[in-house]
Amino acid sequence: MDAKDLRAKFVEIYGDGGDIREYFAPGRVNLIGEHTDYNGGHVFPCALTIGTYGVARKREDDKIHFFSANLEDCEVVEVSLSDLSYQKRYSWANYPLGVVWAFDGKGKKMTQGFDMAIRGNIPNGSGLSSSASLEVLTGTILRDLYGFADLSMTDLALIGQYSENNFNGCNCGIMDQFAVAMGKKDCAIFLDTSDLSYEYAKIALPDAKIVITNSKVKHSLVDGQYNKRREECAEALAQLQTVVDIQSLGELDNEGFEKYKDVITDEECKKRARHAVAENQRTIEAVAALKDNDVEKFGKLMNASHVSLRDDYKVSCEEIDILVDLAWSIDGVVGSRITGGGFGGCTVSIVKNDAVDAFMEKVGAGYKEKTGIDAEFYVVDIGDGARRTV
Ligand code: GAF
Repeated sequence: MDAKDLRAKFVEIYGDGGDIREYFAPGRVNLIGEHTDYNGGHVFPCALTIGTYGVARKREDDKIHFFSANLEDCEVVEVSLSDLSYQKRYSWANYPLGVVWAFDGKGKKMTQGFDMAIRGNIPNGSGLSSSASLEVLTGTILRDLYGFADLSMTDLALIGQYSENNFNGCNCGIMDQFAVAMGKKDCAIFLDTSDLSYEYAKIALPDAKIVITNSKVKHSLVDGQYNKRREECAEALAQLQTVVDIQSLGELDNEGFEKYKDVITDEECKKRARHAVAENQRTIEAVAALKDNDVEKFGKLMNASHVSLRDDYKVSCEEIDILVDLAWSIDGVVGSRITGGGFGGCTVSIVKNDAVDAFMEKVGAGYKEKTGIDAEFYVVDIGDGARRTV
């Protein structure tokens, strides 16, 4: 189903006429800088050309209607503007609803409701930010439909994160929503999450491609484990703050961490903090390497990122490690690592152009042999951020 079909579906469900508008918000892949965004560190994600399409129109009454063309036999979820509370039965629609709730709570009041239909082509549970995509899509729709022109794209990212934290209960950082909102074609975003300053870095790899490999596994309890990592980092920070004047782990470099680390009493928390500090340093170094056209160094830092996420942060899993080990064994693979929150999802690899076919063949076959699962591969096209399209 393409954008035209989604509009047709919208008309079939909600009827024709009025001012029907179309939107798109991408997914994202993070090249390096994992689990640093809630530690005041740097990240380096880029927006994809896959994402979530949305069609919407304002209503006369106070009803809001959500429909997803991704779900077979999806029923329209109806909510009233007078009761924007989270309801388990709303299922996926709690994501867009959370954004409406956040707008309302921030004084962006709506007296008329709207109809909305969506369709996404980000594989489910792949860790390529389908929820951030849906949140920022909804923010983009609301800003446009209701004329909240004072909201910037950064505001829409922050509102998306706020709704995910406070309405849907995942204590995520800002990286995903920021990448989805601020993405730029052919560029990754070097974002300092301590103050949201950022610069775009052109990703021009003349002889290599970025390849995402989907493990097609998603282990349960992800949100619980994610929130736990945040708590462990917060605990480590609190202990460090008794000996050094810092506001976040991102303010320490590796040397500083080594100097003060013994104040962290819990060994697991110490490892989590070591990852957060080292990953931030790696990200800064990796972007500098890219600016120097040193893609080999960038790749080595990606590999080191994976080791740290696997051993210190413990957010990898057997299937992802199999994919990364296979990738590392192939000539022409510059670097490979887990990407996103972890516990399944995808890896991201930089692969020399002439090795891409062998990469897919060998990683695919090896993974199938070891797990029985057919991995999926996407050669990345870096796209623009969320926008109205029609
Ligand atoms: C998830 C979160 F949503 C992000 O904020 C980030 O912390 C990421 O995991 C890990 O880098 O995608």
